[in-house]
Amino acid sequence: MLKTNVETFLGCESPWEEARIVIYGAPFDSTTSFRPGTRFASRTMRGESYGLETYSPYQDLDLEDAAIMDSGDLELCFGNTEMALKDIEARADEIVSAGKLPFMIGGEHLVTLGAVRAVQKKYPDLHILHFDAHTDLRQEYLGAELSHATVLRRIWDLVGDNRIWQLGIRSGMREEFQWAKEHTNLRPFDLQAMPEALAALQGKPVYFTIDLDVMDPSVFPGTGTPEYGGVSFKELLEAALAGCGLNVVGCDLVELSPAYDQSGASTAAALKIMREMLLKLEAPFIQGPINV
Ligand SMILES: [Mn+2]
Repeated sequence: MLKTNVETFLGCESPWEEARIVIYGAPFDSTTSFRPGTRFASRTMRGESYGLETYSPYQDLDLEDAAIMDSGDLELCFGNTEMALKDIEARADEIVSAGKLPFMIGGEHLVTLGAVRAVQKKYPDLHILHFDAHTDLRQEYLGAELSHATVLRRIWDLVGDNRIWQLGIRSGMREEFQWAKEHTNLRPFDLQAMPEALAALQGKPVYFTIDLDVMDPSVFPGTGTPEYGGVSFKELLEAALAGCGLNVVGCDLVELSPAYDQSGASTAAALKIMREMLLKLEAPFIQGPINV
């Protein structure tokens, strides 16, 4: 007997009842200011995930032993940002209300706002760990308060002062950097401030959002707003693993735009970061193979 072909992210095939992490795609890029295309990230990553091994030699853990479900991509309304955010919030809400961890694949960075709205309802003391090349702290962009250039400012509206840690930032307006001095913990240029961020976030409920353009465009050209001077793959991997050792209650990877890297290498980088994050988040619960 044949089975229906239903594609999931590699090795993420747990049923809803058993899953502790639930992946969902938010293919939305309507407010992208420069080059769109992130709407294709989740489907491209899902398809190309089969080029990856389920086993991580870094952590000696295997996705096959983890309780992870892929709930697929949302169908989001293009042209109506608030409707799209409501749909993202509803999916994240369903996952987090069931006591599971929502793991979102963007999309442009604004999708994070929908997820944070849901997660913050359950965790009012929510803190944010944010890796990015860009501040994303504008009050408005071309008159719009909802934009991928304003997303961290909108999240600040929800969580308030000194709950947002921003690392790797190397682009933004002078006003944004000045505003950040009073309202967020912004550590520019690289991820060297991770020990400081980890100490401050210890024990707090954390939403971890990674804009993949925090990596240098020489390693990660597949993004809409490339910004040179970024971190290496290994630097991001190490910091992402450290971040996932916190009390992460929601997370996402955003701003992969596969078409800008025809080699597929940027998608492969995103996938490897994703596998390692999933395994680190699941590590306390995975029972490895019994050696006899
Ligand atoms: Mn960015």
